Amino acid sequence: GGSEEAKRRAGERAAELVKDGTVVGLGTGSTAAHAIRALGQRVEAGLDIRGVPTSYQSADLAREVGIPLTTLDDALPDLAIDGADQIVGFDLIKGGGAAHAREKLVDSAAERFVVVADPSKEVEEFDGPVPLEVLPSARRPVAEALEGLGGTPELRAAERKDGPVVTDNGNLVFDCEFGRIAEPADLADDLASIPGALEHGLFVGLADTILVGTHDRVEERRR
Ligand code: DER
Repeated sequence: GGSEEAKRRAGERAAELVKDGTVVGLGTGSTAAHAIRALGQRVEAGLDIRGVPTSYQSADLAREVGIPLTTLDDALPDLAIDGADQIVGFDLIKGGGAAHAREKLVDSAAERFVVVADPSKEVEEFDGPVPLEVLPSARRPVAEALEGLGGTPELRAAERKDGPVVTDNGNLVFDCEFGRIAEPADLADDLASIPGALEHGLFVGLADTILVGTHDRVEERRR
């Protein structure tokens, strides 16, 4: 649909920012996938880069388009490209693809973190659910802690598998509704302190550049 064109424009613009001889963090989701495909074309034309994937999905796509892969053990990315579910200023809610644990690791380790999105992602104030990756044995205490914070946690059910989604890391996912989130930094601190909640989807103060595609151009915001 329309937003696919916008996602493609944003992803392709992000791929243009990648310099020869660098390490690139490869985000997860359909918008980041446009950047990965565009990078594959640049690699075919001679660009020398190594990609650090954030999921099976991004690793498999990178291999498919010929991007050599490496890991954080080898190098920290010079630039990471990743999508978002909601954007307020330079803060994000991520985790729609249940990849936010490794995404936050790679995105925050990168020298520069570039977000790619279509206009539907930009909101005045966060009001979406916050995904959390949860240790399977921690379901009950984490749910109680989230309810104690005023949240309504829901275990993410798989679609083509019976039972819950299991992440690339072998954990479960809660989507937790908090209504409108006026102070994302405070909520992020609260969520980060829950034992067994391995990673939450609030990316506060991490993004350096936001690229929002539209039907005919890309709007760029730099911190
Ligand atoms: O899981 C994530 O955080 C992804 O980046 C994501 O939710 C954005 O997905 P999309 O680019 O397919 O909308």
